[in-house]
Amino acid sequence: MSERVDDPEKLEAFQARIDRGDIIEPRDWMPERYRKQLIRMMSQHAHSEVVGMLPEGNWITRAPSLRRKLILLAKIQDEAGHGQYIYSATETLGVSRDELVGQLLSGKAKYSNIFNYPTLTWADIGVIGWLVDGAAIVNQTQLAHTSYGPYARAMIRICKEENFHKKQGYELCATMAKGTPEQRRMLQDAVNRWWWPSLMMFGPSDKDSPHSQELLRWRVKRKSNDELRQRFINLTIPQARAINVEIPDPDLKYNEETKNWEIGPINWDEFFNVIRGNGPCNRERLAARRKAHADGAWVREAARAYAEKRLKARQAA
Ligand code: FAQ
Repeated sequence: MSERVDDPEKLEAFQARIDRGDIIEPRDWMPERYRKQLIRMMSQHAHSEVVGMLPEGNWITRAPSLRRKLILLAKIQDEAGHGQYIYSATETLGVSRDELVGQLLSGKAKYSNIFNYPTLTWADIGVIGWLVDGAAIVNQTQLAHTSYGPYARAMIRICKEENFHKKQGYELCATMAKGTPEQRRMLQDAVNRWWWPSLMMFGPSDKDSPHSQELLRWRVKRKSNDELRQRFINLTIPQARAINVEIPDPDLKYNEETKNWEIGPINWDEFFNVIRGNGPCNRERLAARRKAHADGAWVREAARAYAEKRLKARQAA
């Protein structure tokens, strides 16, 4: 493996393929570091989709109407599907799903900071759709053009579904914004809690992002963390204004020259604390995933037994 990494001619040819916009497929030669970076990033993404079901799952039994419950169920099932697509795409890099899931359950692998915050009221469900899925779309739209084929293809379908997620969330927020004073208060409180963690989803600022340069050079990422964060902010402020929701940032201002909304400082200490495992819900989320994995042992065992039985029958025929 290390021989492949160090072969300068192969590396140069690989970079040339990347630079002319080729899509890299699983059987193509790739630097070991490219493979490792993709496994890291894609598996974190897959884990995020799966852990991301937990904060919303908390509200299925308390949805205020059948319509809202059906929408929420469909959305959460979509997230499970996204996890499956991305795990499958990651497996094409020569790593087993067991290994990836093991890394999540042992606490070795990261998943998105955002899913370590609690969902305290029904308004949180709308705000997650609007802001969290909204941020995910901005990030994932560029990833649909990433250089690794299986990841790019998974992203195309995922982005379509995320659009539905965002729309249902914004529609829920708009409905609450037109509701009673108590509903408006709940909505504003939810935005106050989710706004800053949503901005942190794009990762540390460019100067503090150790992986960005390499990932941009290989066209794994197409835009930097700060560029994407700015795009999300510019898209979201007018949406907040349209439903009379305040953005909890006293420093927020529009720059006529750059046409950007400028924000106050992000609390990066909070971000690093959360991704190190010390956020409000990290322990709860991992405990829930470990329990789900243990509870599902019989399903995996049955599936394995069934596959073995079919294989034997085929061999005997
Ligand atoms: N959370 O050098 P960078 C969703 C870590 S899906 C936790 O900038 P990179 C759908 C990073 O891993 C949301 N950790 O790293 C949904 C690295 O640590 P490491 C997930 C983070 O890779 C909606 C260190 O900080 N989406 O929401 C985060 O260049 C609703 C240095 O960072 C994806 O995963 C973070 N936010 O850029 C589901 C998209 N940011 O690994 C349910 C794919 C950074 O060295 C309900 N991933 N870190 O130990 C990406 O685009 C990139 O990996 C970034 C980070 C942008 C997340």
